[in-house]
Amino acid sequence: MIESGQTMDVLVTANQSPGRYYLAAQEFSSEDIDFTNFVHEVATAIIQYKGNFSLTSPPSYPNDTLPLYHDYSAAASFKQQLRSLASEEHPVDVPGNVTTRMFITVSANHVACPDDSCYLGDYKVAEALNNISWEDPSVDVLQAYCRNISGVYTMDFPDLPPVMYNFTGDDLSTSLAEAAQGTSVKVLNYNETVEMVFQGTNLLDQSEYHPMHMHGYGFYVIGVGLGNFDNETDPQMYNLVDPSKVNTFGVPKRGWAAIRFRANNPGVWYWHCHINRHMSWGMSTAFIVKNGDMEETSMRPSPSYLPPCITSKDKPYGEIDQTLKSDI
Ligand SMILES: [Cu+2]
Repeated sequence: MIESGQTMDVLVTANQSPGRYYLAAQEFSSEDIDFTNFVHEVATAIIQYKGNFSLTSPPSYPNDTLPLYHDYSAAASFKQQLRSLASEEHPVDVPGNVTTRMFITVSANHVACPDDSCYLGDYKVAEALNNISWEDPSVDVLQAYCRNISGVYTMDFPDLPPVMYNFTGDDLSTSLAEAAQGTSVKVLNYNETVEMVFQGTNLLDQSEYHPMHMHGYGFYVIGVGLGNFDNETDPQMYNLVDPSKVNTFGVPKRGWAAIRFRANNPGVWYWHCHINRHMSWGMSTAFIVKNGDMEETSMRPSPSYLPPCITSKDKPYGEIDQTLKSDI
């Protein structure tokens, strides 16, 4: 089970009887409606052992041993089994004492349509984290942070959604899906130990996998489950011994995923759903990780030749704001 933007190192132990074996892959869709209408073919290759062996029978074709392409609970249970080596050469260092806990809904939402020009009338479809749909700022957050430019972002990204409800239930009220729009970031002190629980929702009957990707950090995936996260019982099942360390991980459809990392890389780090349509609809935010006490634990100054990065809805990407250019 590998998702948009994800990379995975896999160790295969060739411990079967020498012969030929199928390697099979198929597409996966967690959406209830088959929007893409793609061909659900199985892609195959053959792994052949070295050495002398005689084939008594052809390898069995894997078509009927794979889960259905939309079997999202099979995908979730596969993900629950992922383990790292946790050996001397590949050690695991899961943060123990958590100093910052965040519980974040990942959901389809509505935001206001400013001029009623949207096909849904006075609102439009969006995606959000804790019901905040990210708005691209006119100046990038890194530059605004480093150069103290005010009015670009707010430091109030919440640790909890605005209301608690039966996140994965059916027939959820549309009013729960109303999202605010903003450039809201979370500020972390250097070396904080962060636990984030991502909760998938069924808002607007739009539940699907969301591969959450973080820049600047790898994180440990310590728990995955279906349904609503239970903060009493689910943490007891956390894997703190040999969890996989990744920079992208899919929050299961109608389920949750828990991660931990240590904020020891100061800077401004974007994180977002790696389904790019969701990212562009607002399923994004950023961490600002403050400097530590020493030079080695602080951001380096940007080099003098670094051009400013301007992203503005009013201007094409790459066009430089002349006032900022002369300032630099
Ligand atoms: Cu998504």
